[in-house]
Amino acid sequence: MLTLALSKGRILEETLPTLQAIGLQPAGDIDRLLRVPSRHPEVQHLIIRPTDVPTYVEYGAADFGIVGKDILMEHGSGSLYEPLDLGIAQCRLMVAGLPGTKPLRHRRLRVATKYPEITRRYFAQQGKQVEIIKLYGSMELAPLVELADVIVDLVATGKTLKANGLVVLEHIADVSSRLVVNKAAMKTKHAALRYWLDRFREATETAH
Ligand code: PRT
Ligand code: MG
Repeated sequence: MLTLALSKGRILEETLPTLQAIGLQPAGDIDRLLRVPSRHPEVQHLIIRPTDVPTYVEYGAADFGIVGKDILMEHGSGSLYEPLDLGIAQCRLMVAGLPGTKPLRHRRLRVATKYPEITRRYFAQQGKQVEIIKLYGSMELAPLVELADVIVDLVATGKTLKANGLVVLEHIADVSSRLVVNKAAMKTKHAALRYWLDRFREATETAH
């Protein structure tokens, strides 16, 4: 039996056509169940928060998983294999703020984000020490109420930034969803995992 950890929410929505194409569609109520069988007798799914997927796969509670590159960058991906870019849920990780936001002389830049690790690394690479304010959502509000000077957040269409009067200031990374694999499982369940990785790869190549 193989266990695949799926990221609940928009990534799951965009993953369903691929699962369908390779015969792994969930066979149960994915809105309520946390563990559901798939259409294939040897694969089951876990339906969990995106931020928890790397943890389940790292500890081997799931053999493989599907998660955004943003979450992997924040988690630190050294403990997982990342063999395939699924090309779904694409967006960009950006620094954004009010138009004309300038570097500050008198105090550290305050950055609101749900990605404190990525943010710290990004600014440190530029030799900048910033004050990081950890938020769990709706980062766009922070500059409007002067909680922070800028935000580090995902941007897809740019509509959310625009609606809040914010603009992109810097590009940090391109983001899409990745297939990740537990390192021990890659050895002990190699043939089965290889088989499904090849199916995912074929389905991804067909879709793009
Ligand atoms: O609940 P939890 O905090 O664990 O996760 P979540 O609520 O963030 O999950 P969900 O379902 O939103 O999925 C998040 C994942 O989808 C991210 O980790 C990315 O890998 C991927 N993704 C792709 C996005 C976007 N595009 C995206 N646009 N996640 C979030 N957004 C948000 C963004 O934060 C901003 O608020 O959409 C808004 C911007 O969109 P535009 O189109 O207006 O620019
Ligand atoms: Mg959420």
